Amino acid sequence: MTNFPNDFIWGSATSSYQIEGAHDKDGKGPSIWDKFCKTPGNVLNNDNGNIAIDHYHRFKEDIALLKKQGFTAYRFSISWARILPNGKGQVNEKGIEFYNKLIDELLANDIQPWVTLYHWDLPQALYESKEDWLNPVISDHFEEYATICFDRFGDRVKHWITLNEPWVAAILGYGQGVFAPGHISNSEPYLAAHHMLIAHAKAVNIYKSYFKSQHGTIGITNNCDWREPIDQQPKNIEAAERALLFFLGWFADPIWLGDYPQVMKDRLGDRLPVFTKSEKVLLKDSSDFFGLNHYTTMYAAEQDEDAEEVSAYGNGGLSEDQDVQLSQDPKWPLTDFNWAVVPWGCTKMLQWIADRYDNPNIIITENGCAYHDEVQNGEVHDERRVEFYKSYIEACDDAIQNGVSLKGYFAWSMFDNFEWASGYSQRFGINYIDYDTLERIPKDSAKWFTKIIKKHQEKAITI
Ligand code: GBH
Repeated sequence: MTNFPNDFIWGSATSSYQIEGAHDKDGKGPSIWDKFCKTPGNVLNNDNGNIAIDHYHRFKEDIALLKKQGFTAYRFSISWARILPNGKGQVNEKGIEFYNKLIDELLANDIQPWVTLYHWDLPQALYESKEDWLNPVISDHFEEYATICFDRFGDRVKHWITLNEPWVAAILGYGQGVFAPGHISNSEPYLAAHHMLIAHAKAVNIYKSYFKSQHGTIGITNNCDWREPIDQQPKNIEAAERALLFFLGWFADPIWLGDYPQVMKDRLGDRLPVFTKSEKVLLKDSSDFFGLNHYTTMYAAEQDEDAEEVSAYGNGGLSEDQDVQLSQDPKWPLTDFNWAVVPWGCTKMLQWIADRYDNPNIIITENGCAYHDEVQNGEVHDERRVEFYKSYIEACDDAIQNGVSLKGYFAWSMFDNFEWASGYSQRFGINYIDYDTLERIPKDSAKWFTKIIKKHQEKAITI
């Protein structure tokens, strides 16, 4: 904890579909996740976000908890279909009203809102009219939606994130079919991602051209797990680098370096769309900060012809396109989601970003872990989660010491919530949710954060 700058941002994060509930309340339209959950077998136990943790009705209580626990920043996402039930056209004033109240309540408690415009809950209407991420027109619809948000909320919101993890939306939603809208394809992910990047760039362009007077910042959040070469053979070092380029370079290169990584162009041929000159210009430098969601690490090796794929799910991009074999070290401890706990992978990930993209300001917009918690006498002693956070925050400290410009850290998540295809079976919260009563019970990890934030603030004052 010695290297964090005084103005370091300590926050926690959530997303709309995972916590809000009120899925059809006050004029909200359905999203592709509302729809996806209706097909039996898509989500574990056929869970859905209809009620989730009922944040829609309990946001005041939730903000009080943020305040009490010492957070000075809170990352949440806006549900597109609450603002525009059909994805475009008529604005739903009740939806605007909800986010107005949420934002005002945060500011009244001195908590800075960090607002994500898209955390995967595309309005179902756009999907049905085939105006989803596969159609180039989607970038115009996203631009329109973003403009409404800047216009209505930008007087108070100064930190915007256009898209959350386009990699997940593209690969899991359009490649492997395990997330909404459930497509299986080896070309659609590249097309969907292409349109996501353009949508991001158009929204940023509008913000920079028409909302300058709001003096806010805007960026994108990408996710990347670290890929460590399994040994020092050149072919495996190359495989790990290739895996990172297919994972993070795919989205970050067009924004920080001007185009897709060469290795993707070489390997994907016609399946990788091409940016026009003007799109490249729009994309270049279109993020004020480098938003990173980081969870775990895997070894990477060059694909061995006879070996079976270890984890298609964890592979950054379609595996056959990369010839990368991923594996875990049996010595690494696992979370209950079977993601390996490898803090030094976080340090290396941050360093890789600093090296490749000329030391941008990085914000970790998500980092966290899932463990099965138990309530004992009204308390949740989640020692493993506390250990996880301790070790990853130390890993961040190391990166800062090495010169990486890490400016903020958001814990995922403020609450247990709807964990997508895993439903309510995985708990990522620092606050426990009793799903029978919807009671919020602070876990030891939340108390640990309170201490860390306090310590840091005291240090900042004495300097
Ligand atoms: C985030 O995505 C989401 O933004 C958030 O909504 C979600 O609740 C949270 O994480 C927890 O899932 O198979 O061991 O290689 C996480 C993106 C991509 C991170 C896949 C872990 C695979 C782990 N994830 N990655 S492994």
